[in-house]
Amino acid sequence: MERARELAQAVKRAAAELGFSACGITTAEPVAGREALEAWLAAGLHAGMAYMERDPAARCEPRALLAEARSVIVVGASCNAQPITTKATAGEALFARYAGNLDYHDVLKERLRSLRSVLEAAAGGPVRARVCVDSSPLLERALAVRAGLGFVGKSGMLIHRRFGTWLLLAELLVDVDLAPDAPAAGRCGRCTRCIDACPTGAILAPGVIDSTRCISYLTIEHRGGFASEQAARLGRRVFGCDVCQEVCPFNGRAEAIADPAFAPRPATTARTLAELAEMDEEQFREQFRRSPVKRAKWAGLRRNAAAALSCNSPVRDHQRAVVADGELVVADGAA
Ligand code: B12
Ligand code: SF4
Ligand code: SF4
Repeated sequence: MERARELAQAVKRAAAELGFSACGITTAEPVAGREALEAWLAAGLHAGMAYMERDPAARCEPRALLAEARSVIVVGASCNAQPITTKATAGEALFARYAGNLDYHDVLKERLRSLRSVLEAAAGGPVRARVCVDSSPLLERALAVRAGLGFVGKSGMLIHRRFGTWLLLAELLVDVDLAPDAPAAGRCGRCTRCIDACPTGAILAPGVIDSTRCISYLTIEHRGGFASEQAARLGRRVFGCDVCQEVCPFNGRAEAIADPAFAPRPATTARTLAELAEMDEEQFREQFRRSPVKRAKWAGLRRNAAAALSCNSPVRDHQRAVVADGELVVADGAA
């Protein structure tokens, strides 16, 4: 037990040195959430993400990914490198904050490989491990709750007491016993700001997201064209959506970070919709190298920019998040 505690401490120290904002540990036992996941899939709320249908039971079972797993190290990297402000310039494109610079999948994978080496040195021998970042079939938020990183809010986002909703999650599954953390407590109380502010009404109930309506899904995962009512709700968003995070009061107190991996690059700042809609494939490849925006592909980004350009701002798209009297609120203004 003493050894498990010492190793856990060594892992957490190393995680902080490697640039992770948060690190928690849980066992490799199955996570809760299977019924909720199955109900979500049965209702078709995963839209066109067919990969989500594959073996939902395994998503709750870390040992389906690494049979020998004893512990799961859950890390979070805050992408809160930009101040929360709404770019007011008409015609300017909005990118989700996590997409400001490097692809977090690559960044976090590399840092987790280093963490594994540190653990091997501390444990005095080889460690069987599996690195998971987003695309592995694992319920990352449920694991993060159990590892003490935060609680799941009505927006569906994991909320950390210091970093708010801005943590990007990743895991290192290992065949070593590490002292687990206690699950995190916390709750939204009576707040419903994210539900009220979502431009498409995609938060059907606390924590339940309808991907068919979610702008994040539409601008990143969806292939093909948009129905006019979908295009009409994009506002100026061309890659992802942060509305349900920007209005969250827990983010008003969230610590900003100075991680160069997430400091916005020119390609995602001060870009006009028109510029993006006309960009050629070579420019796209050049400007979004090693960026998560690649996921939308050239055709997807142009489609999003063109749709946003043609969008006639219905009532809710006039809303934007602003800071008033030190508080984040949703106000009317040009979308
Ligand atoms: C599919 C997916 C999407 C889909 C569907 C969204 C959704 N809510 O499921 C789309 C494309 C819409 C999407 C959008 C976004 N996503 Co996404 N997405 C995923 C992915 C790949 C799977 C999520 C999943 O399994 N969904 C199915 C539902 C049913 O599961 P769930 O929401 O995770 O809910 C479970 C837990 O929360 C748990 N739970 C809920 N409450 C409680 C309470 C307790 C006490 C416990 C124990 C458990 C628990 O039970 C639920 C059901 O099993 C994960 C990565 C991963 N492998 O987990 C990233 C992930 C959830 N996405 C992430 C991000 C950043 C986003 C966006 C913010 C991106 C953006 N800026 O545009 C938006 C936010 C939308 C939103 N409000 O959720 C992060 C979230 C980080 C965080 N702090 O929460 C993740 C974890 C990726 C990562 N590695 O960082 N995403
Ligand atoms: S990401 Fe945007 S569209 Fe999706 S649930 Fe949050 S506010 Fe709604
Ligand atoms: S905006 Fe309010 S209801 Fe939504 S997650 Fe944040 S605290 Fe919870």
